Amino acid sequence: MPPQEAKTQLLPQHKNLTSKTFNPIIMLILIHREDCHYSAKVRQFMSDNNVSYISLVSQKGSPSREILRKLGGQEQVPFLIDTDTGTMMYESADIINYVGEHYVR
Ligand SMILES: N[C@@H](CCC(=O)N[C@@H](CS)C(=O)NCC(=O)O)C(=O)O
Repeated sequence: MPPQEAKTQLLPQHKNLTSKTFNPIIMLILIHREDCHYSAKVRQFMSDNNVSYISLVSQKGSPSREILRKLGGQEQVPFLIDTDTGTMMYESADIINYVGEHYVR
């Protein structure tokens, strides 16, 4: 089924739900590393608050790391991309504050 059809069938069923309670499209991308304590803090926050996200692991030489360098200018993780607003940020505390403010009820 083409994406547009899927969207028009899905949305009317959920018209009473706000973007904070339901979102048919995952809008958050987290670039992180398994061995990084700061990344773990963000992942734990997402999990505790049932926030969905696309996970890109930034291994040395990986496409994710290349994306990270191109978008943010550094290889530091964690790095959040909100594809809905174009917001991008480093810093675990800032990411947690941002997600808490925009995606947690
Ligand atoms: N203050 C930052 C620290 C993040 C940080 O130090 N990340 C490390 C990995 S745990 C990193 O990406 N270092 C740079 C690198 O590995 O290229 C935060 O809270 O997110």
